[in-house]
Amino acid sequence: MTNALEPRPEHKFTFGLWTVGWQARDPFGDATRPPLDPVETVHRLAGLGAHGVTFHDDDIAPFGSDGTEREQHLKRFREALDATGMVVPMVTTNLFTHPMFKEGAFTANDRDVRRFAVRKVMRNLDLAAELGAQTYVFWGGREGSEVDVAKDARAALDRYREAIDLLAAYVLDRGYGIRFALEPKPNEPRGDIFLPTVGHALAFISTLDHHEMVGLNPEVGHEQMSNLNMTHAVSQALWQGKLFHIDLNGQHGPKFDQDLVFGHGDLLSAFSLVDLLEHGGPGGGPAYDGPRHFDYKPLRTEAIDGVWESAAANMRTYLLLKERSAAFRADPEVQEALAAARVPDLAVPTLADGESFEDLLADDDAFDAFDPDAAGERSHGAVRLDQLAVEHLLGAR
Ligand code: GLT
Ligand code: MN
Ligand code: MN
Repeated sequence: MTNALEPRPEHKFTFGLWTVGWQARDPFGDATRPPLDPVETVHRLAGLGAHGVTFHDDDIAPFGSDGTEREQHLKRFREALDATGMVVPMVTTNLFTHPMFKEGAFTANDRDVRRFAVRKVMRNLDLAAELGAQTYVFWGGREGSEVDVAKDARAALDRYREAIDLLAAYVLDRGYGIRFALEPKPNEPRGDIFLPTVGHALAFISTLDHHEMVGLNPEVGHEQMSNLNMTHAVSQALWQGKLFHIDLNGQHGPKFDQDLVFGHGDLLSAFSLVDLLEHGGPGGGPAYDGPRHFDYKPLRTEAIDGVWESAAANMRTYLLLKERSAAFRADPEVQEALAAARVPDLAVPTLADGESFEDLLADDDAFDAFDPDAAGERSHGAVRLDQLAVEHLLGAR
Protein backbone atom coordinates (compact mmCIF):
# COMPACT_ATOMS: atom_id res chain seq x y z
CA MET A 1 0.00 0.00 0.00
CA THR A 2 1.29 3.45 -0.83
CA ASN A 3 1.70 5.89 2.00
CA ALA A 4 -0.54 8.93 1.35
CA LEU A 5 1.98 11.16 3.11
CA GLU A 6 4.90 10.14 0.93
CA PRO A 7 5.50 12.64 -1.89
CA ARG A 8 5.40 11.07 -5.33
CA PRO A 9 5.77 12.56 -8.83
CA GLU A 10 2.00 12.26 -9.47
CA HIS A 11 1.45 14.85 -6.73
CA LYS A 12 3.15 17.32 -9.11
CA PHE A 13 5.33 18.98 -6.46
CA THR A 14 7.84 21.36 -8.02
CA PHE A 15 10.50 23.73 -6.65
CA GLY A 16 12.35 26.72 -8.05
CA LEU A 17 16.10 26.14 -8.26
CA TRP A 18 16.38 29.52 -6.49
CA THR A 19 14.44 28.27 -3.44
CA VAL A 20 16.65 25.51 -2.03
CA GLY A 21 19.53 27.27 -3.78
CA TRP A 22 19.08 30.50 -1.81
CA GLN A 23 22.36 31.16 -0.01
CA ALA A 24 20.53 33.21 2.63
CA ARG A 25 22.14 36.54 1.84
CA ASP A 26 19.89 39.29 3.24
CA PRO A 27 20.13 43.10 3.40
CA PHE A 28 21.92 42.83 6.76
CA GLY A 29 24.05 39.74 6.45
CA ASP A 30 26.22 37.62 4.22
CA ALA A 31 25.39 34.21 2.83
CA THR A 32 25.16 31.50 5.46
CA ARG A 33 25.25 28.62 2.99
CA PRO A 34 27.46 27.61 0.05
CA PRO A 35 26.11 27.68 -3.52
CA LEU A 36 24.15 24.61 -4.62
CA ASP A 37 24.85 22.95 -7.95
CA PRO A 38 21.55 22.75 -9.91
CA VAL A 39 22.50 19.19 -10.87
CA GLU A 40 22.64 18.19 -7.20
CA THR A 41 19.35 20.00 -6.57
CA VAL A 42 17.62 18.00 -9.31
CA HIS A 43 18.90 14.72 -7.86
CA ARG A 44 18.10 15.61 -4.24
CA LEU A 45 14.57 16.83 -5.01
CA ALA A 46 13.89 13.76 -7.16
CA GLY A 47 15.03 11.62 -4.23
CA LEU A 48 12.51 13.41 -1.99
CA GLY A 49 9.66 12.62 -4.39
CA ALA A 50 9.33 15.89 -6.33
CA HIS A 51 8.00 15.98 -9.87
CA GLY A 52 10.07 18.78 -11.30
CA VAL A 53 12.04 22.00 -11.03
CA THR A 54 11.63 25.52 -12.36
CA PHE A 55 14.27 28.19 -12.92
CA HIS A 56 15.24 31.67 -14.02
CA ASP A 57 17.60 31.87 -17.01
CA ASP A 58 20.42 33.00 -14.70
CA ASP A 59 19.88 30.09 -12.24
CA ILE A 60 21.23 27.70 -14.88
CA ALA A 61 23.95 29.76 -16.56
CA PRO A 62 25.18 32.83 -14.63
CA PHE A 63 24.41 36.21 -16.23
CA GLY A 64 27.06 37.04 -18.80
CA SER A 65 27.97 33.43 -19.65
CA ASP A 66 29.03 33.16 -23.30
CA GLY A 67 27.31 30.75 -25.70
CA THR A 68 29.72 27.88 -25.04
CA GLU A 69 29.55 28.23 -21.25
CA ARG A 70 25.77 28.41 -21.37
CA GLU A 71 25.61 25.25 -23.48
CA GLN A 72 27.87 23.42 -21.00
CA HIS A 73 25.63 24.35 -18.06
CA LEU A 74 22.54 23.34 -20.00
CA LYS A 75 24.05 20.01 -21.00
CA ARG A 76 24.69 19.03 -17.37
CA PHE A 77 21.22 20.19 -16.38
CA ARG A 78 19.53 18.22 -19.18
CA GLU A 79 21.50 15.12 -18.17
CA ALA A 80 20.25 15.47 -14.58
CA LEU A 81 16.66 15.74 -15.84
CA ASP A 82 17.10 12.68 -18.04
CA ALA A 83 18.71 10.67 -15.23
CA THR A 84 15.95 11.45 -12.73
CA GLY A 85 12.83 11.84 -14.88
CA MET A 86 12.28 15.29 -13.38
CA VAL A 87 10.34 17.72 -15.60
CA VAL A 88 10.41 21.51 -16.09
CA PRO A 89 6.76 22.66 -16.21
CA MET A 90 7.55 26.34 -15.68
CA VAL A 91 10.38 28.71 -16.53
CA THR A 92 10.88 32.41 -15.76
CA THR A 93 13.35 35.25 -16.32
CA ASN A 94 15.59 37.10 -13.95
CA LEU A 95 14.76 40.75 -14.67
CA PHE A 96 15.72 41.97 -11.21
CA THR A 97 19.28 41.07 -10.05
CA HIS A 98 21.55 42.94 -12.45
CA PRO A 99 21.97 46.66 -11.60
CA MET A 100 20.71 47.60 -15.08
CA PHE A 101 17.22 46.63 -13.87
CA LYS A 102 17.31 48.81 -10.76
CA GLU A 103 14.79 51.27 -12.24
CA GLY A 104 12.62 48.62 -13.95
CA ALA A 105 12.76 46.12 -16.81
CA PHE A 106 9.66 46.21 -19.08
CA THR A 107 8.71 49.49 -17.42
CA ALA A 108 12.14 51.09 -17.09
CA ASN A 109 12.24 54.75 -18.08
CA ASP A 110 15.32 53.81 -20.13
CA ARG A 111 14.10 52.38 -23.45
CA ASP A 112 17.34 50.48 -24.06
CA VAL A 113 16.86 48.57 -20.80
CA ARG A 114 13.29 47.71 -21.89
CA ARG A 115 14.52 46.38 -25.24
CA PHE A 116 17.22 44.30 -23.53
CA ALA A 117 14.66 42.90 -21.04
CA VAL A 118 12.36 41.74 -23.82
CA ARG A 119 15.27 40.11 -25.66
CA LYS A 120 16.37 38.34 -22.45
CA VAL A 121 12.88 36.84 -22.15
CA MET A 122 12.78 35.82 -25.83
CA ARG A 123 16.03 33.89 -25.50
CA ASN A 124 14.77 32.07 -22.45
CA LEU A 125 11.38 31.34 -24.03
CA ASP A 126 13.25 29.37 -26.69
CA LEU A 127 14.82 27.27 -23.92
CA ALA A 128 11.51 26.92 -22.05
CA ALA A 129 9.87 25.54 -25.18
CA GLU A 130 12.75 23.16 -25.81
CA LEU A 131 12.44 21.78 -22.28
CA GLY A 132 8.68 21.30 -22.66
CA ALA A 133 7.53 23.98 -20.19
CA GLN A 134 3.81 24.79 -20.38
CA THR A 135 3.95 27.98 -18.32
CA TYR A 136 6.16 31.05 -18.34
CA VAL A 137 6.01 33.22 -15.22
CA PHE A 138 6.41 36.99 -15.12
CA TRP A 139 7.24 38.35 -11.69
CA GLY A 140 7.86 42.06 -12.10
CA GLY A 141 9.86 42.63 -8.94
CA ARG A 142 11.55 45.76 -10.28
CA GLU A 143 8.50 47.10 -12.13
CA GLY A 144 7.50 49.91 -9.81
CA SER A 145 8.90 52.90 -7.99
CA GLU A 146 9.78 54.46 -4.67
CA VAL A 147 9.01 58.01 -5.81
CA ASP A 148 5.61 58.68 -7.39
CA VAL A 149 6.75 61.62 -9.51
CA ALA A 150 9.72 59.65 -10.88
CA LYS A 151 7.45 57.23 -12.74
CA ASP A 152 4.47 57.81 -15.02
CA ALA A 153 2.37 54.86 -13.88
CA ARG A 154 0.03 55.02 -16.88
CA ALA A 155 2.92 55.01 -19.34
CA ALA A 156 4.45 52.15 -17.33
CA LEU A 157 1.28 50.10 -17.76
CA ASP A 158 1.35 50.86 -21.51
CA ARG A 159 4.92 49.56 -21.67
CA TYR A 160 4.09 46.52 -19.48
CA ARG A 161 1.24 45.66 -21.83
CA GLU A 162 3.42 46.27 -24.88
CA ALA A 163 6.03 43.81 -23.55
CA ILE A 164 3.51 41.08 -22.73
CA ASP A 165 1.67 41.58 -26.04
CA LEU A 166 4.82 41.30 -28.10
CA LEU A 167 6.11 38.27 -26.16
CA ALA A 168 2.73 36.55 -26.58
CA ALA A 169 2.90 37.25 -30.31
CA TYR A 170 6.40 35.72 -30.33
CA VAL A 171 5.21 32.53 -28.60
CA LEU A 172 2.27 32.20 -30.97
CA ASP A 173 4.45 32.82 -34.04
CA ARG A 174 6.96 30.18 -32.92
CA GLY A 175 4.20 27.70 -32.04
CA TYR A 176 5.58 27.15 -28.53
CA GLY A 177 2.23 26.37 -26.89
CA ILE A 178 3.34 28.18 -23.72
CA ARG A 179 0.95 30.19 -21.53
CA PHE A 180 1.98 33.20 -19.45
CA ALA A 181 1.31 33.58 -15.73
CA LEU A 182 1.69 36.99 -14.06
CA GLU A 183 2.79 36.92 -10.42
CA PRO A 184 1.50 39.82 -8.30
CA LYS A 185 3.38 41.27 -5.34
CA PRO A 186 2.67 44.57 -3.56
CA ASN A 187 6.25 45.67 -2.70
CA GLU A 188 9.81 44.41 -2.17
CA PRO A 189 12.21 44.93 -3.76
CA ARG A 190 10.50 48.09 -5.12
CA GLY A 191 8.72 50.41 -2.70
CA ASP A 192 5.55 49.82 -4.73
CA ILE A 193 5.26 47.25 -7.49
CA PHE A 194 2.86 47.47 -10.47
CA LEU A 195 0.15 44.77 -10.58
CA PRO A 196 0.33 44.46 -6.77
CA THR A 197 -2.50 41.96 -6.25
CA VAL A 198 -4.40 39.23 -8.06
CA GLY A 199 -7.23 41.70 -8.66
CA HIS A 200 -4.98 44.28 -10.32
CA ALA A 201 -3.41 41.60 -12.52
CA LEU A 202 -6.80 40.23 -13.62
CA ALA A 203 -7.91 43.70 -14.66
CA PHE A 204 -4.63 44.25 -16.57
CA ILE A 205 -4.95 40.89 -18.37
CA SER A 206 -8.36 41.86 -19.74
CA THR A 207 -6.65 44.65 -21.76
CA LEU A 208 -4.11 42.36 -23.51
CA ASP A 209 -4.10 41.38 -27.20
CA HIS A 210 -3.85 37.70 -26.31
CA HIS A 211 -5.60 37.73 -22.94
CA GLU A 212 -6.66 34.11 -23.39
CA MET A 213 -3.06 32.91 -23.03
CA VAL A 214 -2.27 35.05 -19.98
CA GLY A 215 -3.28 34.03 -16.47
CA LEU A 216 -1.93 34.16 -12.95
CA ASN A 217 0.69 32.72 -10.67
CA PRO A 218 -0.57 33.86 -7.25
CA GLU A 219 1.78 33.45 -4.29
CA VAL A 220 0.42 32.82 -0.78
CA GLY A 221 2.74 35.28 0.95
CA HIS A 222 2.33 38.02 -1.63
CA GLU A 223 -1.45 38.30 -1.16
CA GLN A 224 -0.98 38.09 2.60
CA MET A 225 1.63 40.88 2.53
CA SER A 226 -1.28 43.02 1.25
CA ASN A 227 -3.42 41.69 4.12
CA LEU A 228 -5.63 39.94 1.55
CA ASN A 229 -7.26 36.51 1.61
CA MET A 230 -5.27 34.06 -0.56
CA THR A 231 -8.12 31.55 -0.74
CA HIS A 232 -10.44 34.25 -2.06
CA ALA A 233 -7.78 35.44 -4.53
CA VAL A 234 -7.30 31.90 -5.86
CA SER A 235 -11.06 31.39 -5.96
CA GLN A 236 -11.47 34.43 -8.19
CA ALA A 237 -8.57 33.35 -10.40
CA LEU A 238 -10.23 29.94 -10.78
CA TRP A 239 -13.62 31.54 -11.36
CA GLN A 240 -12.15 33.53 -14.25
CA GLY A 241 -10.28 30.50 -15.65
CA LYS A 242 -6.96 32.18 -14.83
CA LEU A 243 -5.23 29.95 -12.29
CA PHE A 244 -2.37 28.91 -14.58
CA HIS A 245 0.19 28.20 -11.83
CA ILE A 246 0.58 28.71 -8.07
CA ASP A 247 3.40 29.62 -5.66
CA LEU A 248 2.92 27.96 -2.27
CA ASN A 249 4.67 29.23 0.84
CA GLY A 250 3.99 30.72 4.27
CA GLN A 251 3.73 34.26 5.63
CA HIS A 252 2.81 35.84 8.98
CA GLY A 253 0.68 38.76 7.84
CA PRO A 254 1.79 42.10 6.39
CA LYS A 255 5.55 42.44 6.77
CA PHE A 256 8.59 41.68 4.58
CA ASP A 257 8.25 38.72 2.19
CA GLN A 258 9.00 35.79 4.47
CA ASP A 259 8.77 32.94 1.93
CA LEU A 260 8.31 30.43 4.77
CA VAL A 261 7.63 26.74 4.29
CA PHE A 262 4.05 26.16 3.10
CA GLY A 263 1.77 26.00 6.16
CA HIS A 264 4.36 27.59 8.45
CA GLY A 265 2.49 30.91 8.35
CA ASP A 266 -1.31 31.19 8.44
CA LEU A 267 -2.19 27.50 8.85
CA LEU A 268 -5.99 27.85 8.64
CA SER A 269 -5.61 29.75 5.39
CA ALA A 270 -3.27 27.02 4.10
CA PHE A 271 -5.96 24.48 5.02
CA SER A 272 -8.72 26.31 3.14
CA LEU A 273 -6.38 26.78 0.16
CA VAL A 274 -5.56 23.06 -0.07
CA ASP A 275 -9.23 22.27 0.51
CA LEU A 276 -10.08 24.54 -2.44
CA LEU A 277 -7.37 23.15 -4.75
CA GLU A 278 -8.05 19.50 -3.89
CA HIS A 279 -11.79 19.46 -3.26
CA GLY A 280 -13.21 22.64 -4.74
CA GLY A 281 -13.72 21.24 -8.22
CA PRO A 282 -16.64 19.47 -9.89
CA GLY A 283 -18.07 16.65 -7.77
CA GLY A 284 -15.74 17.53 -4.88
CA GLY A 285 -12.60 16.72 -6.90
CA PRO A 286 -9.58 18.95 -7.59
CA ALA A 287 -10.21 22.49 -8.79
CA TYR A 288 -6.68 22.80 -10.20
CA ASP A 289 -4.49 20.15 -11.83
CA GLY A 290 -1.25 22.05 -12.40
CA PRO A 291 2.02 21.91 -10.47
CA ARG A 292 2.00 22.49 -6.73
CA HIS A 293 4.99 24.80 -6.88
CA PHE A 294 6.86 25.76 -3.71
CA ASP A 295 8.44 29.20 -3.78
CA TYR A 296 9.98 29.45 -0.33
CA LYS A 297 13.31 30.22 1.25
CA PRO A 298 14.92 27.81 3.72
CA LEU A 299 15.46 29.84 6.91
CA ARG A 300 18.77 31.67 7.10
CA THR A 301 19.43 29.94 10.43
CA GLU A 302 19.66 26.54 8.74
CA ALA A 303 22.64 24.81 7.18
CA ILE A 304 22.33 22.48 4.20
CA ASP A 305 20.61 19.72 6.20
CA GLY A 306 17.86 22.24 6.99
CA VAL A 307 17.52 23.01 3.28
CA TRP A 308 16.51 19.44 2.42
CA GLU A 309 14.49 19.13 5.61
CA SER A 310 12.48 22.23 4.66
CA ALA A 311 11.99 21.02 1.07
CA ALA A 312 10.51 17.78 2.43
CA ALA A 313 8.44 19.78 4.97
CA ASN A 314 6.67 21.71 2.18
CA MET A 315 5.51 18.51 0.51
CA ARG A 316 4.62 16.69 3.72
CA THR A 317 2.63 19.67 5.01
CA TYR A 318 0.72 19.87 1.73
CA LEU A 319 -0.10 16.16 1.88
CA LEU A 320 -1.11 16.40 5.55
CA LEU A 321 -3.44 19.30 4.72
CA LYS A 322 -4.83 17.33 1.78
CA GLU A 323 -5.54 14.41 4.08
CA ARG A 324 -7.09 16.67 6.76
CA SER A 325 -9.26 18.33 4.12
CA ALA A 326 -10.48 14.94 2.84
CA ALA A 327 -11.35 13.92 6.42
CA PHE A 328 -13.16 17.25 6.94
CA ARG A 329 -15.23 16.78 3.77
CA ALA A 330 -16.08 13.15 4.64
CA ASP A 331 -17.17 13.88 8.23
CA PRO A 332 -21.00 13.56 8.51
CA GLU A 333 -21.07 16.25 11.17
CA VAL A 334 -19.26 18.65 8.84
CA GLN A 335 -21.74 17.86 6.07
CA GLU A 336 -24.60 18.51 8.47
CA ALA A 337 -22.97 21.75 9.68
CA LEU A 338 -22.42 22.91 6.08
CA ALA A 339 -26.10 22.27 5.31
CA ALA A 340 -27.18 24.03 8.53
CA ALA A 341 -25.03 27.04 7.54
CA ARG A 342 -26.70 26.88 4.09
CA VAL A 343 -23.31 26.82 2.39
CA PRO A 344 -24.55 24.63 -0.52
CA ASP A 345 -27.55 26.96 -1.01
CA LEU A 346 -25.30 29.68 -2.41
CA ALA A 347 -24.99 27.59 -5.58
CA VAL A 348 -28.71 28.08 -6.21
CA PRO A 349 -29.34 31.10 -8.48
CA THR A 350 -31.20 33.98 -6.88
CA LEU A 351 -33.87 33.97 -9.56
CA ALA A 352 -35.63 30.70 -10.46
CA ASP A 353 -35.17 29.24 -13.92
CA GLY A 354 -36.97 31.56 -16.35
CA GLU A 355 -37.97 34.04 -13.63
CA SER A 356 -37.71 37.69 -14.66
CA PHE A 357 -37.32 40.83 -12.57
CA GLU A 358 -41.04 41.43 -13.22
CA ASP A 359 -41.75 38.05 -11.60
CA LEU A 360 -39.49 39.03 -8.69
CA LEU A 361 -41.38 42.32 -8.33
CA ALA A 362 -44.65 40.37 -8.29
CA ASP A 363 -43.42 37.95 -5.61
CA ASP A 364 -44.90 39.08 -2.31
CA ASP A 365 -42.80 36.64 -0.29
CA ALA A 366 -39.62 38.24 -1.62
CA PHE A 367 -40.31 41.64 -0.12
CA ASP A 368 -43.57 42.70 1.56
CA ALA A 369 -44.13 39.40 3.32
CA PHE A 370 -40.44 38.82 4.00
CA ASP A 371 -39.47 39.09 7.65
CA PRO A 372 -36.15 41.02 7.74
CA ASP A 373 -35.95 40.89 11.54
CA ALA A 374 -36.21 37.11 11.61
CA ALA A 375 -33.43 36.93 8.97
CA GLY A 376 -31.35 39.36 11.00
CA GLU A 377 -31.71 37.29 14.16
CA ARG A 378 -30.65 33.99 12.63
CA SER A 379 -27.33 32.39 13.57
CA HIS A 380 -25.30 31.27 10.56
CA GLY A 381 -23.25 28.43 11.99
CA ALA A 382 -19.86 29.78 10.89
CA VAL A 383 -18.20 29.33 14.28
CA ARG A 384 -19.21 25.68 14.37
CA LEU A 385 -17.66 25.17 10.91
CA ASP A 386 -14.48 26.98 11.90
CA GLN A 387 -14.12 24.82 15.01
CA LEU A 388 -14.73 21.65 13.00
CA ALA A 389 -11.99 22.74 10.60
CA VAL A 390 -9.64 23.46 13.53
CA GLU A 391 -10.40 20.08 15.11
CA HIS A 392 -9.67 18.25 11.87
CA LEU A 393 -6.53 20.31 11.44
CA LEU A 394 -5.36 19.39 14.93
CA GLY A 395 -6.17 15.71 14.39
CA ALA A 396 -8.85 15.81 17.10
CA ARG A 397 -11.43 14.22 14.80
C1 GLT B 1 11.76 35.79 -6.66
C2 GLT B 1 10.38 36.14 -6.18
C3 GLT B 1 9.40 35.07 -6.40
C4 GLT B 1 9.14 34.81 -7.84
C5 GLT B 1 10.31 34.28 -8.56
C6 GLT B 1 10.04 34.29 -10.03
S1 GLT B 1 11.81 34.94 -8.13
O1 GLT B 1 12.43 35.01 -5.73
O2 GLT B 1 10.46 36.46 -4.77
O3 GLT B 1 8.18 35.29 -5.74
O4 GLT B 1 8.16 33.80 -7.94
O5 GLT B 1 10.74 35.25 -10.72
MN1 MN C 1 7.66 35.66 -2.06
MN1 MN D 1 6.91 33.55 -6.22
